Amino acid sequence: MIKKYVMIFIVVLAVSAGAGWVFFGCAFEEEISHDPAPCEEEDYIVIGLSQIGSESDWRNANTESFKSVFTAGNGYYLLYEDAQQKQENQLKAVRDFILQEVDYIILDPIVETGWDTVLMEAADAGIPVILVDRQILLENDELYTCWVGSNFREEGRAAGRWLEDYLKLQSRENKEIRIVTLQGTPESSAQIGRTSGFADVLSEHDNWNMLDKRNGEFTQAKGQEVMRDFLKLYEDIDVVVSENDNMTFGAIEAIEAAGKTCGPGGDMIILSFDAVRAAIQFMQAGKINAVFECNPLLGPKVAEIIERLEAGEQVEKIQYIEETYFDTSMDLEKILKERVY
Ligand code: GZL
Repeated sequence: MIKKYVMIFIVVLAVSAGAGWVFFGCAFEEEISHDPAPCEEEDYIVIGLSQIGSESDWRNANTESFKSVFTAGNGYYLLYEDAQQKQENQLKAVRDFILQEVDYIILDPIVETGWDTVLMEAADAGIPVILVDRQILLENDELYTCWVGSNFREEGRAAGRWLEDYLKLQSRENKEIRIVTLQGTPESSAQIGRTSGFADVLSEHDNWNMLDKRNGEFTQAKGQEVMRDFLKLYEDIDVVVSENDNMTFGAIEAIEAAGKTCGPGGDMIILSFDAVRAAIQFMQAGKINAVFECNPLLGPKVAEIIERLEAGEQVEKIQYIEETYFDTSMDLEKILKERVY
């Protein structure tokens, strides 16, 4: 399927009050798109992208990754909807895409539940849905073509393994380790996976004490607020696990405002997820110990999947994106030069 043909250059002549108005524009047979579509006859693959919002640096890099591949020059016409962190806006966007008869829907679901009905509607309309980044819980997994993203639980485990090794280096493997966690959006697969993955490793250490876990909403402001509360509630926090870099930036502000230090040699070990550029720079400044990458650059992989589907191929249902971690033992200057987000 099924390339949507943009109607050629439509010249709409409308005359009013003695003045001739000529409107130049293009439209799909059925719908005027959000932005004026390219005014030449081309067959475009029309993509409806429902994005969660712009809550974090990671999210912005993820959005840019899609916008940079789904361009007219690459044979696509992209309808982009920012849900501003509200599931109801995503549900509305998907229904708009169905009405506009897009060729593919790309959905990054803010939380794991509440999608069965709208995905059934997309299936009834014969529109393939590709899920990206976060995952969903579905009665019938036939309602989406495939999912592309990170292994969040593995990210959480990687952070736990890194902490094991780091504490050994400090001869603290048998000392009491007091930990707090800044969690991401509740019930998002990133939060669920990172929390569970770290807990998998924590369960192997009787001397690791998880003092508290609270929702920092994946934002800097909320992360600062939650960390400030943790500092008031708990003496001698040894480790802060922060489920995204933006919350980490807020936590660092709160820690320093409380007259404490963090990062290598500081009062607290800071473990963060995403590995956006600013986080690597904070590591260079000695304020974060390690960052666990969550690769937002999903655009090229999703475009490759669509091209394969267009060619009539089958695609794997679950497709993990490659990721790694970075810490202060590495050449951070070199890493920064190579990072594209
Ligand atoms: C993870 C993604 C998370 C990031 C946060 O794949 O869903 O949402 O870790 C972002 O930065 O807000």
